[in-house]
Amino acid sequence: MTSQTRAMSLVARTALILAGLLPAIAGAAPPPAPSHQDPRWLFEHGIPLERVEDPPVAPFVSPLGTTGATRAASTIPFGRFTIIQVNVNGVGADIVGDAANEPSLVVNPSNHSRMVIGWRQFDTIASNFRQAGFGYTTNAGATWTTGKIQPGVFRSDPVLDTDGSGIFYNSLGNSGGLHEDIFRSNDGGATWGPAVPAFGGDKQWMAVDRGIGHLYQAWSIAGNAYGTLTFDKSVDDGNNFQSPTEIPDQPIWGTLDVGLDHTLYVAGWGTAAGSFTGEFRVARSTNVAFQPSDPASFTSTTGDLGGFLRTGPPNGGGLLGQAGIAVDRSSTPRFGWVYVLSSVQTPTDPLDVNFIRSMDNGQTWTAPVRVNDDPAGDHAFQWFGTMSVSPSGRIDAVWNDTRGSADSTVSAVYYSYSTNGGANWSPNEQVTPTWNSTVGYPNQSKIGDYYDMTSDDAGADLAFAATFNGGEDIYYVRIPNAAVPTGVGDHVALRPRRLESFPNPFREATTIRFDAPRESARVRLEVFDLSGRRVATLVDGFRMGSGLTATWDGRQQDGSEAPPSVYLCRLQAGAVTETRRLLRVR
Ligand SMILES: [Ca+2]
Ligand SMILES: [Ca+2]
Ligand SMILES: [Ca+2]
Repeated sequence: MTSQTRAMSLVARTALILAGLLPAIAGAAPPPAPSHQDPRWLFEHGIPLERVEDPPVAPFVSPLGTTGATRAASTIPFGRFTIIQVNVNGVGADIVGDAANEPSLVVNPSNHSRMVIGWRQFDTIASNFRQAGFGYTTNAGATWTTGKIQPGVFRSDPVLDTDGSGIFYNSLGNSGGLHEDIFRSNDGGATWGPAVPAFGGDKQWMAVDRGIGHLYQAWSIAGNAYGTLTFDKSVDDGNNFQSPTEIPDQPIWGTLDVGLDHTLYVAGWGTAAGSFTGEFRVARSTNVAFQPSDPASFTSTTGDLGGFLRTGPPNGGGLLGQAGIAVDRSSTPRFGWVYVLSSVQTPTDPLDVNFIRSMDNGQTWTAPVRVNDDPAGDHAFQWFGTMSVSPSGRIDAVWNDTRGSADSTVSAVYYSYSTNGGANWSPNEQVTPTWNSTVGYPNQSKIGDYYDMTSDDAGADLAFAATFNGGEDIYYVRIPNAAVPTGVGDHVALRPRRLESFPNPFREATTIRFDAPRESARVRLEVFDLSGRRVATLVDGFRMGSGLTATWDGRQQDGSEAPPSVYLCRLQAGAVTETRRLLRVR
């Protein structure tokens, strides 16, 4: 794919050069013009996908859509699913003539009734001026209350996540060039704090290490204000962001995830000097959590997804998918496996949802597995492939699917899942009615670039965009999953005890939270240095039940202060052993 990719880049550049020569060769037939809204063309000419083009729409509609024509919002029963419109006005009605896309969703990890979805809000399709739309629910998605963060301010590409206590909303803004701000909500998305400058750039994504309050962001080099520096982090819960640093091979148009061992993974399509290299890359940092003051150092590997990214129809001038990455946090033998899923153009098909995994912390990757199960020769587009992994390790996947559409203009959302680490996938299931992906565009011809989904052990929550009413709107659907994880009996009996510490890194003392077996069992909680020498014994006795705590005051067995360093906290509870790294800083 490398030579093909470079060749296409050359064609695009030649077209640009020819276009510039046109006045000098009057009378000559104009060369075919590239789509100046095609994301790949834009990238290869150093232009961000998202940029300010139209002036603000006046008057601003605030709160979301209290003026203008409305109609009843959509609640669409479809088989075992109920699809609920999110981007409604103050009385729960659909706004006619607006557009909303690129949804990102966050679920309160301790209260499934509370969710927040953010999106790009276009108050009129006559303009591509867009704002930070959001909606929150307190009843598990049955109804949504909506608003805008900073009404009247250009915002794009929202990504939402949580550290468990508050919710973060990052979004592109513009002040003399694209940059990004992050907003925090401490009340479930009802109100948002001030904008915190977070560097960033086009097509940024975010991951939160919930154990230690770190936020990580990566973005595209196209139009980047920081050259080849496309990564930054906050080590204080999003209050401040450190200066951007570089990721090797500059992967773009992918997501990030962080494992329970605090290893960070950044996925994307490799680039060099502003062009695609043709390779899919995963960059991995094992020190990002443990050396919080230093720039993150990455190692980068390549995986074969069986194809390459694609842009354009049936999504106008948009991406047809970004590369999603997720780490398995389950208490199964698959703990720590790394999964990647993306819609890719293959040598024989315009677009399939392909999956690969790594069982060695991102060093090597398996051969691709095709998730969609339509006949191999029907050339249907499976676009916007999106993945999330449940705490029990079930992998959920959704995508838009044009199977059954004669001209690929009609899509439906499809679902599949895997309970064995992505080796096999369930028969595909249609989740929504069909909708036309070529209508409802704002003055920017696409229905965004991505969807977002979160999984729990009983199902998945999906935020997506569709045109059931003829306009681009945001929808929520719950996808219940009754699958029994393979080996569930063993899974419960052998479940490693949860082991977390706060704060970590720490200066004076750190509190370790752990679970003991349901029946009383011998539990030992000890701290070792990196040479394997036991530094402290925090618990040694019989314990039972979950949510137990112990504090390490940073002292060694002889009473002296343990020097700043990395330590290993090891829990032995019954037959199970689990280890976490602790970092003591000055
Ligand atoms: Ca609407
Ligand atoms: Ca976008
Ligand atoms: Ca296909």
